[in-house]
Amino acid sequence: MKKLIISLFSVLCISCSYDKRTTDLVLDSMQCLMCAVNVEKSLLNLNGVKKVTVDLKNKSGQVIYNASVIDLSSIENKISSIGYSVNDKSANQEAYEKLEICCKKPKEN
Ligand SMILES: [Cu+2]
Repeated sequence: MKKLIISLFSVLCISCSYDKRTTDLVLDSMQCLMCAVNVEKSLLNLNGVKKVTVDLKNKSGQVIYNASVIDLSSIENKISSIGYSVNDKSANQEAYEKLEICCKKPKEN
């Protein structure tokens, strides 16, 4: 019983230092399901990111993260570094060139 109380307290302590933020992302360079999976996976690899949902149809996403561990600009940098644009940040050009052909934006004529 004592153990239970101690663990209960530690859970409470974690939750008070846990600065949970939910932020919407504009992911308008996503083209296919693979892009969505790429973005989701890369963000989940980041320390402090708790949950990621990507909506391919609306080219948007939502990320839940612990703001005392990671900030939004690190999240945006990560997405850019794998070749996708996010919010006002454009994709890293080198990473974009390496994407599969289906993940690249249709050429403008
Ligand atoms: Cu794709």
